[in-house]
Amino acid sequence: MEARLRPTTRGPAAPHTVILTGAGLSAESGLGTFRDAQGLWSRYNLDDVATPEGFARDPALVHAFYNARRAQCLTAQPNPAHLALARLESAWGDRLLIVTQNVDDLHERAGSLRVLHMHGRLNEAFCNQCGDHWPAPVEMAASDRCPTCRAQATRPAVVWFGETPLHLDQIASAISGCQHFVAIGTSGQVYPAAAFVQEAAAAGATTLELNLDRSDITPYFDDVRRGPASTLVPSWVDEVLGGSPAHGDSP
Ligand code: BV8
Repeated sequence: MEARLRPTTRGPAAPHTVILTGAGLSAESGLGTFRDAQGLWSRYNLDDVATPEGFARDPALVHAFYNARRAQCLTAQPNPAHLALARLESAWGDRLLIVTQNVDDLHERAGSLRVLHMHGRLNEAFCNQCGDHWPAPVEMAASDRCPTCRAQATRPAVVWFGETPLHLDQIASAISGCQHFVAIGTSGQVYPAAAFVQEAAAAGATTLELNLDRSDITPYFDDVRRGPASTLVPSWVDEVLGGSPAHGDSP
C-alpha cells in the first residue's frame, strides 16, 4: 500500500478509504475476541448464544451472555488503535468510513463519528414485536417489556448468525467506490464481511491487512502488517497522515 494515502480525485465526498474492524481491535481494551485461544466461542456455543434459534430456546442464557459483555464494555476503555482511527477521521472527514463487526462502542468513545455497526450494537435493545430500538439497560431479561408497545419481546440489537447484517447497501456502495480498503483485527471467518476485501480489490482498491496473526483472508491483501493493533494502527495512521499527528491531509 502506498505510504501516503491521498485522494486522487475531488469527486463527491464518497469515502476514499474504507476500514473494516473486528474483535482484534478491541482485544487490548480487554474485550474478548471470538476465535482466539481463549475466545468467546471456546467458552460458549455460538448456536446457543448468537442465533435467533438459541434465543428462542433459552433467552435467559442469551441475555446472560450479552449482559456480561455489556457490563465488561462499560469498564473497557478505547485503546490507542481506536484513538488513532478517530484522529484519522478528524483529518479526512467523510473521505473515511469505518465498518465495524464489533458491537462495542469503543470507536464512538474514542471520538469516531462515521461508524457503521454491521452486526449491531451491544448498548441498544430491540423489540421483536414493534421493531422499536432504545438504549439497552446494562441488564436485560426476557421479562422486560418494550417501552413502546409493552410486549415482552425485547432482545439485544445485535445481528445473529442467519440474520441479515445492517447497512449492507451503504457498505457495498462505499466499497465499490473506495481507493483503499484496510482490515484491522478480523479473522475473516464471518460473511459477508469476510468477502469485502475481494469486492474492494475487484473495484480496483489497494488492500491492507493489520492483524496480530494470519487470518483466513490474508491471501487477498496487497499488503499485510503483523502486530498488536494498539501499536500497528497508530504508526500506520501517522504514516498515512504524513509522519506526525500534527500533519493531516485535507480530505
Ligand atoms: C448472513 C453477533 C445472510 C454479535 C456476530 C451457513 C448457514 C447460514 C449462514 C452461513 C453459512 N455459512 C456462512 C454463513 C454466513 C454466516 C457466517 O459467516 N458463518 C460463519 C461462522 C461461517 N454469516 C451470517 O449468518 C451473517 N448473516 O449471512 O445473512 C445474508 C448475507 C448477505 C446479504 C444478505 C443476507 C451474520 C453474521 C453476524 C453474526 N454475528 N456477532 C456479537 O455477539 O458480537 S459475528 C461475530 O464474529 C462478531 O460480530 C465478530 O465481530 C465477528 C467476526 O469475528 P472477528 O471480529 O473477526 O473476531 P475473531 O475473534 O474471529 O478474530 C479476531 C481477530 O483479531 C483474529 O484475526 C486475531 O488474530 C486478531 N487479533 C487478536 N488480538 C489482536 C488482533 N489483531 C490485532 N491486535 C490484537 N491485539
